[in-house]
Amino acid sequence: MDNREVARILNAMADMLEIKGDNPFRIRAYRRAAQNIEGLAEDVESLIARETLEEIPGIGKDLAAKIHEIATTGTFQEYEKLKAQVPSGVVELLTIPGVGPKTAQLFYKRKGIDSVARLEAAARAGELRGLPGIKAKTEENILRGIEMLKRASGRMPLGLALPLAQEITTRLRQVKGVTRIECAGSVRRMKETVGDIDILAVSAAPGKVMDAFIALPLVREVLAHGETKSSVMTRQGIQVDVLVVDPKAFGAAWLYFTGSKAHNIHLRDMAKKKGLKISEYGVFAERTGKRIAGKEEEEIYGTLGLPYIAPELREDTGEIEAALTGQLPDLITADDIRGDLHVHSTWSDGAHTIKEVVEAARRRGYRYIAITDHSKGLGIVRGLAAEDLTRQREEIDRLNQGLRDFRILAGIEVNIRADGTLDLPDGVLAKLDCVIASVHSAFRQDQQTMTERIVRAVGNPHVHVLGHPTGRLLGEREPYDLDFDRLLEAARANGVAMEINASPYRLDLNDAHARLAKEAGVPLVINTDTHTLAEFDHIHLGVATARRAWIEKKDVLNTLPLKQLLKRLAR
Ligand code: DGT
Ligand code: CA
Ligand code: CA
Ligand code: ZN
Repeated sequence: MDNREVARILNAMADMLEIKGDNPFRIRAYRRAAQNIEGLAEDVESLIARETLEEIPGIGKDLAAKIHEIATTGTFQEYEKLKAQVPSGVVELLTIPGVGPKTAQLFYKRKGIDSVARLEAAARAGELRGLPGIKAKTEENILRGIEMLKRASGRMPLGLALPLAQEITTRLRQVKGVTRIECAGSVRRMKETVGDIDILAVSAAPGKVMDAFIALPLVREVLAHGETKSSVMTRQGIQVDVLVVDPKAFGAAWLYFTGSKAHNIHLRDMAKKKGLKISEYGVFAERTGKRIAGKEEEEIYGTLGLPYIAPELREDTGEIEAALTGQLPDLITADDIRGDLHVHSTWSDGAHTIKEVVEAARRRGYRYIAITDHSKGLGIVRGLAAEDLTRQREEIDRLNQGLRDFRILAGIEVNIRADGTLDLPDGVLAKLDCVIASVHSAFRQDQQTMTERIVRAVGNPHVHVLGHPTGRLLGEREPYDLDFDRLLEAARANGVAMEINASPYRLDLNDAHARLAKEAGVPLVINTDTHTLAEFDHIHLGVATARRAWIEKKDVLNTLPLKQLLKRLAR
């Protein structure tokens, strides 16, 4: 048992005593002991062996006995007894920034609050104010603390995990002896959030890879350091596992560690029926134990009579059945995207002029973009009124005259008001090439109101695209309460496209919703909602979401050549 773990238990004991309202001196004694043990240069275990625990400042006979007990049994009786008296959910309240043992005790004793979820509900309902020392502002702070906690303790958004994974593979690829290095796990499947990052390597000198890995500057803590497998915690707070495997079994290991688990299990069951055994080491004949495949993934799928299945599809949601009947989708790729239809400029809250965004878009090889600044009604950002749009149009026309093989579309991101009307008149919208309608306010309407609101907006004959259709913010805000099927029906009937907003904090539509949209025959667009030039790069996150949704090039409007796109928008 290491010092940190001992200190953690002593601190937990102090928390428990504080929640119970115990003697402050006793609480203080535990905290001090914890602090001193954490600061020790030597292992507690060796102090125990030499019987010198009591030489640590603040540790008397009594505490020394308890530390001894922790080191040998992993806990101590007195702590276990207290733990049984205080619900674990109450202790968990302490992890919320701004909630200490005293307030946790108050909430528990006076309101019976014994979980973070209950505290959140009570704060939302305004039920905490009026308790000693608790004001409306305190409730607000608690809610903000809970949001932060959810973000920090939860899974990492793909948009943050992916560059991190790429940085690690890029650096380790340069280590001598490395002949192959690839991401596996949820990162390779491009899942919207990532629990931990899994990386596989082939190397003649595995030890060198391990040493280089744990010495990377982004490592905060080494969790395990073995000859072929190591794990670290990064400074960004995500775990990374690196595993060196036999080149003969690389494909098998890559398939296994890419997952998903459900996909793997389905493959394994299929293999069994064919008298094969499939594992991270290869495919083997069950009877003879002879290895049949292992080097490449294609080979392994081949032994099961399957074509290669793209990682984004490997969730066991029908991909294996589709593969068996030759009906896998021909997935869209980033190269299919010909332009971005949701871009902001300095005319509203974007950081760059139209000219600058156009140059960046051309450098990416795009053939068109739509400038879609905010409309005025929003209030929080500088939005455009009808007369601003006229002037913006003049600028766009002027720029277009100087452009070859590229077109700037004049657009707007118009707000959908609480009642479903748009905050620019139809006559103004009619003059624009591309109208995105988005909800930016009154998020908490009940399902019927919200559904009718958006259905009404989609029914406006000038709307081309519904922007970030469900309003969710990854790890921060749930989607609106919405009858999604009804919305799809309205979008299909009106020929309105649904956006896959590629912002790493949105990814809205998500994979599941986008798949429903495709199945309902609703066209899609994949946009970045760029406010600064670097955000154009997010397009690959949007494309990944589309791929996870089985979407093909033909399902997405901004894969069309300009002429066809304009025809489609003009309807
Ligand atoms: P994450 O990290 O929670 O975002 O999700 P994954 O999919 O990366 O899961 P992780 O890191 O626990 O494991 C990586 C892959 O290893 C997983 O996708 C499939 C494979 N795997 C892990 N545990 C099992 C298991 O018990 N059975 C099978 N068949 N595969 C497993
Ligand atoms: Ca993982
Ligand atoms: Ca893992
Ligand atoms: Zn926007």
